[in-house]
Amino acid sequence: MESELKNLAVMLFDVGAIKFGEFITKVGLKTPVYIDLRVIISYPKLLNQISNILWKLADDVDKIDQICGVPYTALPIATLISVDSNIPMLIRRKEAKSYGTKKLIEGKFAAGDNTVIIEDVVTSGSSILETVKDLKQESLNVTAALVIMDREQGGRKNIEDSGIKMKSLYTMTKLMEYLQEAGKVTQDTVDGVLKYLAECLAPVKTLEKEGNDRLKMDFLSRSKLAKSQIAAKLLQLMDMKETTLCLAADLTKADEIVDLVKLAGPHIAVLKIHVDIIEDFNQDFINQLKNLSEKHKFLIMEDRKFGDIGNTVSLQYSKGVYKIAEWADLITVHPVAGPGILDGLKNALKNITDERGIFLITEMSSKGALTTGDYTKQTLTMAETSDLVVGHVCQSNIFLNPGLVQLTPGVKISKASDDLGQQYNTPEAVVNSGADLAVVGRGITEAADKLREVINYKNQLWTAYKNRIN
Ligand code: 5BU
Repeated sequence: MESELKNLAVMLFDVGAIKFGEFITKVGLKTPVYIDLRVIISYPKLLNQISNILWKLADDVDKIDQICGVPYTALPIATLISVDSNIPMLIRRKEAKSYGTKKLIEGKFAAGDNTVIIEDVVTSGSSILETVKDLKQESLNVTAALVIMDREQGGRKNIEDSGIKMKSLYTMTKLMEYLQEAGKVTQDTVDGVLKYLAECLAPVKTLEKEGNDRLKMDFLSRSKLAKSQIAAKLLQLMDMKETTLCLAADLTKADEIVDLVKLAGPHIAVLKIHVDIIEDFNQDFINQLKNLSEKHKFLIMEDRKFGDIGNTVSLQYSKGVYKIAEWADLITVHPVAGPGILDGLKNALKNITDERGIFLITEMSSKGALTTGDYTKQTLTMAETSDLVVGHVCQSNIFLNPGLVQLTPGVKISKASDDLGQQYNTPEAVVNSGADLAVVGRGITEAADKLREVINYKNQLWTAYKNRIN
């Protein structure tokens, strides 16, 4: 293998895949050596040789279920390995598609499949770690990363500290040794490269620190990762209107709600109602809310807390007096009945063309709520299985997926509880606990100057969000 690696190193040098001089890396640093393996697609024989020899690094080949290429350079290499070994391939997208399924991982797979990652060059290891994170999110089991070139700048450690075995064809030291032996580089060049590598270590990154930290990401970046189209729309409008306020308009007269929404509309991201507490519910009320939501660009949520079997919730969602599916952009759902509830709700949307979304009630704000432990954990898993789910109603930062939205009720600037079990936190505290959208009801509806309070909550919440992401 050693002599094959030496020959290959020379060929790579000869086709311009390894260059010496003064280059600027993608993060803006100077480097005396530049590896550009993209050129090898122009040399099919070389491409084939590299793929064959890279695959020799793989252990327990009969236990490997999937080969995942990291775009773009490693994709043709992964393709050749897949064809040759007859092991299926996956592709991790750099960004989720903005249309259709929004999948990050392309290809057919089952949870638990053993997956080997193929990558061309490792510097800090961040591309591999991002790939691992996305594969893990789909419950794939990453067994190893096979890499052509380890630049020896800390990437191997970052990857191995995250529990992933990494194997490489070359380290930079070995590569320089082979090229020097073949008379392709001078001692000065070798010294210069080795000195640079010793001095310029990549930052320490591990799986936990790498990738998409929901609480640190801005809404616009997160909108690109959302599986649900209405979640993407919601995150975009929050960014555009600079508001994370969800107004709980818990009033019992239709006109009172409409009057409040006329004031608050420009400042809120979501209007949340309980349609079954309105004494004079009528279609004109819904029409007025829809007009205001279009004019002021907010979404309407019916906090219905569906909680029955699939067939019943399907009827409750689309039929009866309220016909919620026809007008509510968002609804809330207790996952207590199991995943069939999501199928039932989806079933009710057959004739609805507008985008619809669900917030799962994963934790409640009231004292002694039973939404704890395994129930909460299983709800988190359930959310990942449906593209109808926009996010979680919860009290703290209990999920990672930055494409989902945390909605937190129980928010008030002054009061710590009511007399019926509700528990309140301040706007700043809930945002720091992960709230993307904060529900404020009586803090606004019971204020003497409602518009002033709307703006006050909006500003306090937005400032806390800005501080959080910075
Ligand atoms: P408040 O007036 O700010 O306490 O109103 C909170 C609203 O959020 C009210 O409409 C509740 O029905 C809703 N809510 C909640 O308070 N706690 C929860 O855990 C859930 C919903 Br789920």
